[in-house]
Amino acid sequence: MDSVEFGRQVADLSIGRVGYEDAWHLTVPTLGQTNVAQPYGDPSVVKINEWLASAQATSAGSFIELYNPGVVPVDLGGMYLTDGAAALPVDSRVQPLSFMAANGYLVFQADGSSGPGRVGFRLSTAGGTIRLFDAQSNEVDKVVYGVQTADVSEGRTPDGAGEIEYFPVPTPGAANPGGRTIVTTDLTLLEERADKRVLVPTGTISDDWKGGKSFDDSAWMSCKGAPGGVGYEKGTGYQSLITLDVGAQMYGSGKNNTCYIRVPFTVEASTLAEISGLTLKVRDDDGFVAYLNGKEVVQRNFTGTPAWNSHADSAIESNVQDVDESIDLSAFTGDLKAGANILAIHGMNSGSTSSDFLITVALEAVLAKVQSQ
Ligand SMILES: [Ca+2]
Ligand SMILES: [Ca+2]
Repeated sequence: MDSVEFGRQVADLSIGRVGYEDAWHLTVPTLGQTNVAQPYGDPSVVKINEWLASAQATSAGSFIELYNPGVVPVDLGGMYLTDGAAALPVDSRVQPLSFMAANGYLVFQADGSSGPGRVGFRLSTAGGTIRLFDAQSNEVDKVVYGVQTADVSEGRTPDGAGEIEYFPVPTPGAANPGGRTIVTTDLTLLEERADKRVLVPTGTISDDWKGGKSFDDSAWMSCKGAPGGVGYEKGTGYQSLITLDVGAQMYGSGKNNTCYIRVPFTVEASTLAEISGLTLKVRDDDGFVAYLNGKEVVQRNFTGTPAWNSHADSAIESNVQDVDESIDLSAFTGDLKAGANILAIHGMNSGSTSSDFLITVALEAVLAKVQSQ
């Protein structure tokens, strides 16, 4: 099958060049910005989900259906199906850049012809074997089936499960009878009140402060407990949000406009596997650049290359009751790690004579799990 056909099945994603090797990769569309790689799932989770050996009255034709039970897309490029014959049908390899949506299906015709979307062999109505191999020729899944009835398919119920049944109404490209559902839950990974380390730099420091590498911030100022904001207020507005007052370091002629903030948080390995969405909730008077484990993930109200004494582009007034913005960072879930993580914020005031400065942050995740009904 060609990648255009597959691309339609992965809504809101596109194909683009990413990374230092400029390899083609499924990407999250980023108009006018650097492409961001969509995290892939492990293709070894893909299952041979349904098959129809003998199509007489049905328009579907004989087919093999694959199912991705994961919550992220997988790349099927280079994978192949066989009927158990010794010779590998090289011409039946799935074309590069063939993507399968999270919780999605792909159907291959099994009518003996080869080419995109076809497996190059027929399924025997007397029974046989279907094998799925990854691009490195490792067997990913195998089913052994018995005698088949015309127009009755056989497959897993529910999708991807171990139990196999006959289906009088075949469902190529759709859920098998038996039902399953995706259950999502919200989880706060990092609370606004989370403990932080803060530095108003007086010169250049190592970029390692942005996370992803070992870094000693024990000499930085400590911001502990609720409400959790870092900033200062010389008028009225932000007092109820500020835990660490940095007015002494940032307010007044000649003081620095930049404030570095490191927020450690932990992600359990079992949680990490289920994270399908990530949101940064932020208040920023007046601008910031955010890093997740050393990778820049978003910036606001700042242009240029961040330096130890950068300032925001303009003055902005933050909300007090609600956050200023909930920023979708789902494209960066692959940068989260099991265990210790660092969210690092380069906060910036518009000027050191500005009457206020504020940064508050929280990180929320969406967990997705495929459940049988
Ligand atoms: Ca099906
Ligand atoms: Ca300000």
